[in-house]
Amino acid sequence: MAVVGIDFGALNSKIGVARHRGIDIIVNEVSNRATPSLVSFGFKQRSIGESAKTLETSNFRNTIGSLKRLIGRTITDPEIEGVERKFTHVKLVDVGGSVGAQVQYLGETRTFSATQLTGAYFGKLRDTAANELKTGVSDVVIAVPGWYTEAQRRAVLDAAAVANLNVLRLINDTTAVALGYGITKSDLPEPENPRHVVFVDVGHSSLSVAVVAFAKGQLTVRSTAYDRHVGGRDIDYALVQHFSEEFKTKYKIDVLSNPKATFRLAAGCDKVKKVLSANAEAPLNVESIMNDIDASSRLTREEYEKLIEGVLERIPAPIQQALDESGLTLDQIDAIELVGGCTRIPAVRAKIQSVFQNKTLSTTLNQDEAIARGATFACAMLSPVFRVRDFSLHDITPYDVKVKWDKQPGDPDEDTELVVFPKGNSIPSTKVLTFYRNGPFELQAEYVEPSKLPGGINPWLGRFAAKEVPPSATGDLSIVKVKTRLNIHGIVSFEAAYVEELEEKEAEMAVDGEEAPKKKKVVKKIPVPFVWHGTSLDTSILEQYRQQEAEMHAADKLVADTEDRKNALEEYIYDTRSKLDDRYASYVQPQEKEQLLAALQRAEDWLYSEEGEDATKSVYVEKLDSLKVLGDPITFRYKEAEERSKVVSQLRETI
Ligand code: ATP
Ligand code: MG
Ligand code: K
Repeated sequence: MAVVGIDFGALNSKIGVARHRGIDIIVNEVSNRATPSLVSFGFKQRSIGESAKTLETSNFRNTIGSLKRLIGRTITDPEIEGVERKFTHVKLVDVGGSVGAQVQYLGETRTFSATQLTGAYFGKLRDTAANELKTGVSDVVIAVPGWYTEAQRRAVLDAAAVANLNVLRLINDTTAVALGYGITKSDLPEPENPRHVVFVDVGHSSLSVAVVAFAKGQLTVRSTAYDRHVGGRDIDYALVQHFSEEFKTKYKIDVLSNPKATFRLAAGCDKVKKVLSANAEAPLNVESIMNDIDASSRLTREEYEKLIEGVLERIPAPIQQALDESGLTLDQIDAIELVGGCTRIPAVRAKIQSVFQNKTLSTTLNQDEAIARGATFACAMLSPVFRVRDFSLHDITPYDVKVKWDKQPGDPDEDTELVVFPKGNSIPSTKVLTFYRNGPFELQAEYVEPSKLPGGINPWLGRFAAKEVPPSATGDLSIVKVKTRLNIHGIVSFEAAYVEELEEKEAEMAVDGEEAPKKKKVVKKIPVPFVWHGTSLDTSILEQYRQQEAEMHAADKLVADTEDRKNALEEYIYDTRSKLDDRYASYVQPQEKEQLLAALQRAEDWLYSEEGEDATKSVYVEKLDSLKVLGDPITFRYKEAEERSKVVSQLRETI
């Protein structure tokens, strides 16, 4: 059984796997350690990850990224309209109540929800891991932003289910980093005197901060804070705006009116941004940006920092907030660890530094891979197949959760709501609520402060309905206990409901020679039947998504296999032809050679004909097989002779 951790990033994702000698971040099919978070739809197939990246510009209307930002949201969410639309050229539409994309796929107009798209993407990551491990992949831990709400977390779980992945835990990004940091340290202090570390992650789309206390064998998240709108993409956006303005006057072109030109400019800006992390000045060169114009410019670091001031100035606040909420003073902070691609930017560091005064910022972790490593450790801890050093992980929830209900008739004093899991409540956690009832009743779970949630996310978490309440023996209201849980993924559920009754019971055994057996009071739990539903996808829709994904995956695989067989045929033609004049020369009869060359020529002509260009997999396989019927005897003779000469030379050596 494989142990896999995924850092699901806005720009790129990283995959970790556990092996007996430790954790490795694996490479994808083009040997990259990060896989673009992109799904592209085409006329013949879908392309996901690296292959989608190569189509990002040419097929921009059908190539979708920002999956992590879209999933779990609705089309009416102000952050979709006001923010995400800036970063995508795909038409965003409503798909069954959640945001999705409208694309051209297989020559048809199709829509896919963000959950489906993320499911497709997870499927690609699963295949990459399976390919590396040479085994099926099911159990995973996926890292998500700590600011994710219930709807987003449940949507990620649904997306994983679409890809047939079994999520052992959704772990918060910075908690994963903290786990990777703590679990490998052998010098952690006693719990009375913990080591306090602040983790700051500035990625492509958001900034996260966590203040974490470490002691021997454990970590406790003390506080977290976020800015969902600080990241590399905001910097890229500012640069693109700047240069497109400049090019209006310089070249009389409106880059932003042309999506392909905008992509080319954005790629150039990404380079400028990276060069400016290490240099005081950077050139921008975009060949043939539009209208056959080669655009070029320069930017100094000073100008750059002014351009991105709007992004930079947001950095200190969440860090300060996390510090304040941790209840610690700067003196009590032992280390500050930076992760995420944008912490390479000197101006970003300077802003972080400004909060910590003269304390040193460290980058002892791998900035790009720390989240995936931590997620993989978390998966190893939860997986039955791995033994990991005991390390306990105390994470917290970011938003207050309340449960509310209607007053019990006849009890005007009853409260009608309770904050069950306040912000900072540890994860996981179970609470038992008590109600006095004699008939059906309902509970609603909600976030307390909708204004603190991302965008327009619905504060509603779920509804519990008890169908009937068993009557109490005394005829009074029954005491109903409802068990609610904030689980390991950070999502809320109602797990059980029961009526408690005290019952006198004979003690099990009377001891010989003693008087009558003693009566014992026991608490009897009578289940209260209930239904409960939250914000997960309906099971029938989930099943439909899974089937669709399986079909699209199979279709993609067929296209890939067909391409593979076609390439194999082509390769055989060229390879055999050249070998016939070379190493096979002395093992082939002239007539035999002539016959094979003619067959190769026919196959080549066919391959470049209209028919051969676009045939089915089985036709390519048949063609290759028929060539091999002629070629194999020659190959066989050659190999046999090779073997013989090897044996002879070995014999000579031994003599
Ligand atoms: P998120 O955490 O928001 O989901 P992510 O995990 O995909 O995003 P990271 O991989 O942490 O993001 O960081 C990617 C960002 O960092 C990109 O915007 C990238 O351009 C930027 N980046 C990477 N290296 C550098 C560098 N040397 N200088 C400036 N920016 C960089
Ligand atoms: Mg990230
Ligand atoms: K384990």
